[in-house]
Amino acid sequence: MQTVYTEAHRLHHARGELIDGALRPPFEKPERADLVLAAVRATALGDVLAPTAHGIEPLTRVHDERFLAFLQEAWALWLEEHTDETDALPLAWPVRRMGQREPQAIDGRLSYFSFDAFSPIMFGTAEAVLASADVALTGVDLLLAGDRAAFCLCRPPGHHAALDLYGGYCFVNNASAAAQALLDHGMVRVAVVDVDYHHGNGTQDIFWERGDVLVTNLHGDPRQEYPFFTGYADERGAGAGVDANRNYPLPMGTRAPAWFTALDDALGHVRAFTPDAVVVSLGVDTYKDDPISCFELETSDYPVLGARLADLGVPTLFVMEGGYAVEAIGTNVAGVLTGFEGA
Ligand code: 7XA
Ligand code: ZN
Repeated sequence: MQTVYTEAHRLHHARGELIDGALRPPFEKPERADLVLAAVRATALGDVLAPTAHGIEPLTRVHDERFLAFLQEAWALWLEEHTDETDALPLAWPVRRMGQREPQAIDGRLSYFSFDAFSPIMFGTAEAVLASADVALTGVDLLLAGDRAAFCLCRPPGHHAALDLYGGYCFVNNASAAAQALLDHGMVRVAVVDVDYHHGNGTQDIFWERGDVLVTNLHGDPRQEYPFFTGYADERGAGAGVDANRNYPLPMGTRAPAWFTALDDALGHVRAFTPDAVVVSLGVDTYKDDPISCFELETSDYPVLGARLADLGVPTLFVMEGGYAVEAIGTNVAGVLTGFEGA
């Protein structure tokens, strides 16, 4: 299995993250990708390739064009009103009983296009975000050329980014752009398996009314866990997408037996869907020592996950999402990939 990676992820490096009411050192940091890359190289999984540029067009297939344009210009607009000593963060949102008109001021527009304050924008964010999407789209090219699987070492991650909203460290939905690109190049059905600890609200949103993309999602119960307002089991899609969205909210403290029971149920739906390809939103924040998550998976569980995914027997694209236990993120990601390869 080949890995797609670019150093451009470093251009996005938050000064701080709002944690427990204070700006603290960020969990989502460049070191995460460095550690995953080092672990992948140590396993001799396969070549590491640089992405090729795919431009904005594949992203317009899953995102609103005004939103994409805003991401490109947000930092320059921020500098017209602020200094470069702080990252650009939104702080007020158009929630219920308020209007939905897009404001003119940059502070208002940051809020209009976001749903939380976890995703600071800085000088290099736009370039890093496009490069991250290129990583996923280059992985698509590998599958289209006949590879059985590819690993897209995306950073920033993407599964929280919705049609016209960023949040949860995510700006562009890399997994959704990849799934759409597979369809746009001749595939008929694609399944997304999102195993990140957090509900992939963005992927759910993008394919909510689509019958050609099955979205399955295992995550912390939204009654307790971020993103809090999506991820319930009764969210099953609408219109042509009815029953093509399957959520598995699981309680805090979930261990491997219950987690794999949910996974097997999700994979049953994937098999019944007979997809031409599977896109795995690969977060390893399900790990027992993850600092912002509350599941109890062990390092030995990740190769098992990889093997179960391989059992599906369809071309598989792994797209990196979350995972913040820096001491284990590389081993756990490499475990999934080697488990897949060895199955
Ligand atoms: O999958 N998404 C993440 O890993 C990001 C979650 C960001 C918010 C965490 C709040 N405790
Ligand atoms: Zn996550």
